[in-house]
Amino acid sequence: MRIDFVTIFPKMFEPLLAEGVIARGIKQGLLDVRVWDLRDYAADRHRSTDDEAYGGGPGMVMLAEPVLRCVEAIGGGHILMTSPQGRLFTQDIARELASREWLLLLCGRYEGFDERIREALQPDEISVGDFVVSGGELPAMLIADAVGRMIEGVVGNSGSVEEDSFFRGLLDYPHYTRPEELRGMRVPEVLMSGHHEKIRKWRKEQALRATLQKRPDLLESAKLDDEARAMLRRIREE
Ligand code: 9D3
Repeated sequence: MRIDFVTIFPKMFEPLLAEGVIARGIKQGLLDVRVWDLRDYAADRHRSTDDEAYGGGPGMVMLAEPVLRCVEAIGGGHILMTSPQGRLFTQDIARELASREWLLLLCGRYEGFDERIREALQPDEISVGDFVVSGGELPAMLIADAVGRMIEGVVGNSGSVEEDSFFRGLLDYPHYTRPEELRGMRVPEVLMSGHHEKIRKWRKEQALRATLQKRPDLLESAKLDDEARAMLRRIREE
């Protein structure tokens, strides 16, 4: 997969390319990532990428011309626009984007993009949550991380990407590692038993309990099998 970022802060992407899942994908030859400095596509000698809003008001607006020129230079890709007005990013969207050969991420700054950028490019507009950050760079990196790790081979243990189909859409069960006892706190006995069927059921029940307690909204859309529905009924009766 190829991923292109368009930004006025290319240096923000250095850590992304140096370490973590994206760096790993690049080293393996599974990801081709490029960062484009929008200033290089500015149309004036000041290398401007923003200007005052027509109609007045506070804040600056991203100029359309540099963005359109840069996108033309890149020459392809499914165009994503990071913006507070976008559809909310989810794992389903990450999966959908992972099936694309080439993504182009436009990182917004200032108050937003000149509307004609949307008109000209018809981008897939995405927000990463209902909170305010200062620009599209961190959201774009977050999207790339979530998408990149779904590419076959990028994450080492391929089982951990899609997981046991049962646990999809639920919160995690608790995890433990050495030592068996830590400051008086013991690892649940069942995990030390070697009884695989009991462990499987315990984890499933723990995942259901955690989800019911912390994110009951997730249970609406989670696909539960008969065993899980029975467990949930028992838990709710407690
Ligand atoms: C008062 C109007 N604000 C819009 C909600 C102004 C504004 C805030 C933050 C305009 C741009 C930004 C910069 N944020 C992003 O570009 C952004 C973002 C975000 O702030 N939250 C969640 N996802 C995203 S994706 C891009």
